[in-house]
Amino acid sequence: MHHATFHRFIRLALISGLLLAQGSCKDSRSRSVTDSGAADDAAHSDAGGDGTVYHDSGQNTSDSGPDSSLDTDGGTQNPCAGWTRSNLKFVGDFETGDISDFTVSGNPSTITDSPVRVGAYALESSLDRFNDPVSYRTEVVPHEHPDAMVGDDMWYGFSIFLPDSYVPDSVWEVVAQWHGRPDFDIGEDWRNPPLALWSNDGIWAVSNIWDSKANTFESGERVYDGSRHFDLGAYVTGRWTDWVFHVKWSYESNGILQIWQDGVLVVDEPGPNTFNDARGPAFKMGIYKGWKHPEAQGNVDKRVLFHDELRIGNASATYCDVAPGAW
Ligand SMILES: [Ca+2]
Ligand SMILES: [Ca+2]
Repeated sequence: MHHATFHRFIRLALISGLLLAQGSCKDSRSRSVTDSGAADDAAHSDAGGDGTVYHDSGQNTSDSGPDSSLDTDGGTQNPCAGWTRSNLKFVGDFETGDISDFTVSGNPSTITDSPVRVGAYALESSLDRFNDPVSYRTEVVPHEHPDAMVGDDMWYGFSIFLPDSYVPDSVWEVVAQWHGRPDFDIGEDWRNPPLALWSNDGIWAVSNIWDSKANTFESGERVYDGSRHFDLGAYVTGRWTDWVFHVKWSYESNGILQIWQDGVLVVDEPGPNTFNDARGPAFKMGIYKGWKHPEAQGNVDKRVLFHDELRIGNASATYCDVAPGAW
């Protein structure tokens, strides 16, 4: 994140009385972590993260990811060849040719036949700041969403294509997120997504926020237990980038957060990773950008990007059950 951008986040964080949790810093992959941006989550206010640097602990808490050979060969071989997918709660491959399996959030996404990751169709999400009905959100939510509950062990696979027009922009943007559902009955209000994938400033980044309190607003203000931010390096346009997230949702120490980018394990962090809610996080994807605020100034006024190959797996799923691709 650019220094000036970081300053803006800090200012917003201070204004909103946000707690900036501190985390341990260790970086064995030379992928430094910057301070998190914060999804100003629609009806929600600003948030931030801390300066936690993820470390590759070598602790693969799952026995079902690709083996280490993929880490070095990166894509030159397919660890899932011959695998038959199972244990899936949802498949969103867009091969129906429409978005009938999804609910629209903000402007409606559309279907395209180019580019596609697999099959004949993929999802196209476009956001035009000044001409769309909603200036900041074009997302879809899996219909009949297989809700995660806190404590659930879940797998999520999807692929994202950023076209060459997707030039780096400093106004924050989320391209996939897991949205918490507040316990309104005890006075809780909207919060930042506990887990989100970002593309602002030309880099892939993941933010994660957690809180063990039943009511994150119990003090009268929104205060999280902690947060962390993973800088996953510059994105590449004109190609698909595959993502697999393995999450055991927990606000306690037994949480799991593993992320594979193009088959390479880039985040492997145990510990708390979500809120203490009666209902667990819900997945959304598309484009969600900080254009709700007229003062947000960036390089572009429009974003177009593509998603395909969404699969959500249950606790019995493995990497190959949800990983994007055909085999
Ligand atoms: Ca497809
Ligand atoms: Ca709660």
